[in-house]
Amino acid sequence: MRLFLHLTFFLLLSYALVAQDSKLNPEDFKISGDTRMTGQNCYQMTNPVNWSSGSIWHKKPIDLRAPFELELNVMLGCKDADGADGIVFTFHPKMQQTGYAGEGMGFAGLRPSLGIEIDTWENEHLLDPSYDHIAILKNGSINHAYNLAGPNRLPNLEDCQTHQLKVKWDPADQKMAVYIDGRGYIWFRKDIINKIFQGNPSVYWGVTAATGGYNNKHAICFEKLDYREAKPLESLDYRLAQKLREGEAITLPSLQFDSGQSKVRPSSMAELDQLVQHMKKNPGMILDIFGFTDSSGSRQANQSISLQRAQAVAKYLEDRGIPRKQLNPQGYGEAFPVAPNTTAAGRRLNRRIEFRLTRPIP
Ligand SMILES: [Ca+2]
Ligand SMILES: [Ca+2]
Repeated sequence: MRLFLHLTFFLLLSYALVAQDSKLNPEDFKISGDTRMTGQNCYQMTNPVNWSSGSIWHKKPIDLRAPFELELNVMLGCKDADGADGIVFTFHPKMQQTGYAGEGMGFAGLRPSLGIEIDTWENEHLLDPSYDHIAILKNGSINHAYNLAGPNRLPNLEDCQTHQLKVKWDPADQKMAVYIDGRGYIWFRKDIINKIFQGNPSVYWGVTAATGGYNNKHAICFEKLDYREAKPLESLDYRLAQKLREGEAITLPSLQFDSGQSKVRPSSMAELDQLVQHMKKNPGMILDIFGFTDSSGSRQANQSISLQRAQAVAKYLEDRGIPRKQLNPQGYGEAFPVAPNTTAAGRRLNRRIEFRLTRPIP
């Protein structure tokens, strides 16, 4: 019993340690579009005019491996019959700008993503019901044919009142539940880390909103944010970091591509993220990203795929916050082999991306 009490106390204590302060620092948020701050913890998301849109993102990523509870008050305007469109509580691996306006509610097009929509406008071609509804969306798609859950009926929310929206995540059960004014309206169960975010547990969260051919004033106030921030990523292996400092070329062991493909694989992301951290500590330096292949296949095809891979890596780093002007992707095809192309082991070594940190040419 005593042990149990101690354990409970310890668990409560650790939970408190990760809880966020109820007074939020506006500096921690990134707002874009028409969204603006209106008071302590409060933001007007859209203006009550047609084709207004905006978003707010918290700058610190959330760790989806830990439970969280996020609570905000939502005001969706006063026009019921002709109010539009709605808001989406969104999770996304980039601190993204706003997605498409109108029926897109600032969420459409953000990919990969998870979104909790509160939609007050019926778009028949998206299979919207006529009433205000809630649904769980994924990957920037607002069509209910591709829902994770819903659309479920809500009472009219365009009633000039604020409504409490609470989102709870239980990673042990892989269950997310959403409550409005204390009542559960929707829930779903999914391995969102692997099935949506490709194994990445660290995502940003925010709220998007938009009006379209009709409008309403959408506003939110954050009430309670209890979650664990994703830990700072581990830094690059010290030997690799040392080589970069000395101007030498490095390769990342996990950075490999499927044959003929240029897509960055989820298994490469952790090391690329470490490279991002390294770049952030060296602002102003240029990162050469040189792609090479083995000698199988045509010279021309090799040149082209090596460039595509270098560009895909550059795009990944750019999406993680490294300015494009600091990235120099080039494709060299089968030139400059580091091993004979006569053995499988040699060819594997030749298929590579080399990174080198250089000073900008003045
Ligand atoms: Ca309504
Ligand atoms: Ca709609």
